[in-house]
Amino acid sequence: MPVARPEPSDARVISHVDMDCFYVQVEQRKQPELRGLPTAVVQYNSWQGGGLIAVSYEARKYGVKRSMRGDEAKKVCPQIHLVQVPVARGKADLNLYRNAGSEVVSILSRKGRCERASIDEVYLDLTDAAETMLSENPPEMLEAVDDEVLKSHVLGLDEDEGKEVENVREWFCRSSAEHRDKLLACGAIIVADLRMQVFKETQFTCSAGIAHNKMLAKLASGMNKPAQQTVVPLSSVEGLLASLPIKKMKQLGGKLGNSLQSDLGVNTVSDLLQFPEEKLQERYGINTGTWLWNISRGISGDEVEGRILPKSHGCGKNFPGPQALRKITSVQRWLNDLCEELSERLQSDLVQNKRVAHTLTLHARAYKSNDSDSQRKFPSKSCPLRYGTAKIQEDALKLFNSALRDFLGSHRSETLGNQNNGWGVTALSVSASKILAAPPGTGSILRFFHSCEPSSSSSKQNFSEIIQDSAPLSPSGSLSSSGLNQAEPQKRSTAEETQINCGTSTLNQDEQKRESSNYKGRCSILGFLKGSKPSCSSSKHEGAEIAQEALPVPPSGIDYCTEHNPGLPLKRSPEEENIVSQPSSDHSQQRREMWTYRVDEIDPSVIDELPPEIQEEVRGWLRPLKRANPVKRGSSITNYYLPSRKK
Ligand code: TTP
Repeated sequence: MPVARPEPSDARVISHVDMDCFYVQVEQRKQPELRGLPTAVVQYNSWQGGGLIAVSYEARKYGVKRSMRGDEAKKVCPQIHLVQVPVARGKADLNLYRNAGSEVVSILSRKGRCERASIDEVYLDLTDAAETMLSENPPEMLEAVDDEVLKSHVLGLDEDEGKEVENVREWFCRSSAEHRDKLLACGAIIVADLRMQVFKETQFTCSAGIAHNKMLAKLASGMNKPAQQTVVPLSSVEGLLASLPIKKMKQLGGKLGNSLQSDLGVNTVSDLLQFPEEKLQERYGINTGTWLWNISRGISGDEVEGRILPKSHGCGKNFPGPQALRKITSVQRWLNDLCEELSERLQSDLVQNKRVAHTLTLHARAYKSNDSDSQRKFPSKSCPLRYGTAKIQEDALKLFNSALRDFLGSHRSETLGNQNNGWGVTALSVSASKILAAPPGTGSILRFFHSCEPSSSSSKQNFSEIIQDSAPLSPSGSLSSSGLNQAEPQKRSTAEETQINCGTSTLNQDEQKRESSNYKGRCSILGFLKGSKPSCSSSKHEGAEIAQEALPVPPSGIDYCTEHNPGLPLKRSPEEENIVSQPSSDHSQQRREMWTYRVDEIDPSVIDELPPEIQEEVRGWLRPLKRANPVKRGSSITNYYLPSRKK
């Protein structure tokens, strides 16, 4: 549900940084000979050459899109290089990309509060850094402005042909500018510098938006890709939002956006401006009404959360069409694999970051061949998370069985047997959420880990033995138990504990400051891209196409692995779409209290971690208009906001 937070009266400088064709860049770093060539990353599935999940900008020029299969991509671009996603346990293994994302985060977090929003995007609050720069080293005093800064796109700036760079330089160095514009200019200089550091240290390019709030920064970051940044001065906000379709706004992609269109005839953000706040409140409630009124004016008080570690861990796999799982034994086999991976990631999170997850959730998508109740979805189920692979596997299977019983509307044991009773599971995932700092007393466990190789099977086994029985499942499904032995006395000193914490990818603040002040980059990332290979284009026209192509069309049959935001959406197979429905029998008295979710008990933070389609579904149960779908990344905003500047 959107939350209307007032914007602070003091101007903030917020940036949204989004990696360019991220998985492709990661693969190109591994195989540098692919740099600058049309390349796409495909899901390992061999059907029609696999599903494309990331497409290089060089390939996009030929019309290759994420929605295509490998074979189709080869037709439109015969020279394309298709790289397979790494596979582990029979499914996509995203660790390579996840770790690459962490490298970038550790660099971007050097200058201010940093929120890792997904595997490849972060928000930065650079207000303090910008204020410091403005008071100590304002742009108008700079001897030279970096090329990367001069390549910024400043919305609303006069863009006389041939004078773009001069105009941008003038905008950055105006001594007469308003304080908030000067702050934005400082923020943009800092972001350009950070982007260059990312490029130097990781070889990855990224694009950024710089604005006074998260919403505007996010809208701007996709406007000029790849390897460029866009600044949104306050005076340009109205122009940016005016013709933007309402459904492109964050949280208006779903039911709320639909209602605005059908009930109020609102199609663009400027249409929304005609409605007084009271009217919107009357229709959608006080909070949502105010939120709508605010966002139509570019007002958003959302804060950048200081979080560089994922909010949850999730592993899932799709089983489209004929691959659907029809036996409990098959489900169990896959659940075991998914839980094993989840358990490994939980263990390394505990060792590296001293964090403990508290909630295990199982989500699935399923069909039944005799279903007339097309509304009945496979319910998601949660329980307190117990550490140890075997325990997670056991609990996940119980959650699945309970959910299947609810789904089938029958408690009869034969419906859960191994014979096919007309049900099939087309997607399965497990996630661990409510991740909090490990409670005092886990020091000895951590020390135990430090003396072992975390990934060795013996350490895993021992770890399970240490803690697996410490937190029995709660029959009520309450989320209070951590799964760790909280009675363990704290034996580690604060200094030692801190040392463990620093085992993550973040540098300490002093090191970070030294590193960044030593950095005197004068290179231009875009220049590098243009110079290195012939095919990189940055024309405005292409920018619009690129942005449109970036709208994610989920490939079918893809697996996903999530951190904070689920990366890969589930897609219904044609077989599932065509299922004929039949009445289901009443099974309410057979519901087992132990695993049943009561809607009002659902922890909203858990919902955010689910695959997008399931999020929508769960929110639908909660309240029809409670929260609409978030807008997908890579919005095609350039199609609606006509930039006046040509390159
Ligand atoms: P995006 O940021 O949406 O796209 P991108 O980085 O590939 O390209 P762009 O430059 O337009 O931002 O997604 C980041 C990565 O997440 C992407 O490289 C691959 C993965 N991903 C999927 O696997 N499936 C999907 O449906 C989407 C949207 C992304």
